[in-house]
Amino acid sequence: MQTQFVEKETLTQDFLPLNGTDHVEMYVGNAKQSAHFYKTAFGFNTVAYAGPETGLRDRASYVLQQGKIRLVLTTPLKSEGPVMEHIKKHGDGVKILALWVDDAYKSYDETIKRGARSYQTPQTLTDEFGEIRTAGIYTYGETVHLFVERKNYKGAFMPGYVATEGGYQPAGTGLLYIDHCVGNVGWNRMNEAVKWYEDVMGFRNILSFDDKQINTEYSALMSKVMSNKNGYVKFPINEPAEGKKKSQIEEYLEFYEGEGVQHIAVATHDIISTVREMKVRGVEFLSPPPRAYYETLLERVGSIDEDIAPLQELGILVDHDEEGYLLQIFTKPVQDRPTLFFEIIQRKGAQSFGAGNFKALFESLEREQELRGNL
Ligand code: TYF
Ligand code: FE
Repeated sequence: MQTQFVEKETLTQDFLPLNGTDHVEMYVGNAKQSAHFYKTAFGFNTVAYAGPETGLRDRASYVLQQGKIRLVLTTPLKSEGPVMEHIKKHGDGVKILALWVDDAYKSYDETIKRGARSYQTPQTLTDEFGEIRTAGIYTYGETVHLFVERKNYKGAFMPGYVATEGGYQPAGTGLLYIDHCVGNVGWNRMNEAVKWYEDVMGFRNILSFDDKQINTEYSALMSKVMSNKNGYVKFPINEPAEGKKKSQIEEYLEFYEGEGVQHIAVATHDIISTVREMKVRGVEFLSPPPRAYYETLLERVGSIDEDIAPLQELGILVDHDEEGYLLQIFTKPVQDRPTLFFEIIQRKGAQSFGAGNFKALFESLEREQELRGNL
């Protein structure tokens, strides 16, 4: 399968320097129970909380952490309000992809100047642990990028949240950091979204896959990977394409009732032990590819450090590029709507996204789609 790399441009001044992903905030129907799921099954711990006990009247938020990954789960306490409206339309899903910056006010000004739509004007939050500045803009659908400036803040998360001590804190599963977050956009919307990331955020399109490359017997999609200047933040964008049957992206758009985050890829240094542990704890993964996939694996990717047997047993996929190889696997959707799912990824040099696995992966996705009656 062909992969198109875009030549690296000479370094120019970055008007939106990013240090990485600060956190991902999901709006969910029951944050208390979702928190239990992400702790028990994924191995997150609770680090902070905000809700009625801390003076909030309309919502409760749990801040979970594992490695550098922060996941905020927010639920509404009343029938009215933006959080409930979001859940009513989309079900559980990602509302905020927060980016860690050194200057939230400047990030806001620079992106607004370039055409971003405002979600939240810059504000400074203070408590006894220091100061945090935030500002937010809309990206695709109702999804938001929140700029978070946390220079020397010493608190658990942000002013307004209290640190959580003790209680149920299960062992981790080896998840380290967010590798990339993927968005699904509507028909013919990909190039608009790509241009938005280029113009408004100063991102570059580093990889592109068209529907000739990404298709199975049944369905197709197109994908372009956007990266910020230093490569710490990567946002692939998918768009459905016309095939014999319904694209997995179409199924998402139908059930999410709009554009939104499709998957969050989290990195591990030991995918075999991470996936084994997550399975024991009840995380459901897509079914493994046919046996032939593993029989021809070494011919396809060259020699790898791992034994084939555990990869096959767990259904872990392997792909390579000119820089090395990567191992990856995908969970089933993590809520009843077939929308958000997670990817577990271990990079061994490769900086690509597993194009060589697209066929096997999409056939596995389609088996699930068919069971739901949506293919
Ligand atoms: O992020 C990626 O590009 C890979 C592959 O619907 C992928 O994880 C692409 C599209 C998709 C599922 C996975
Ligand atoms: Fe991915």
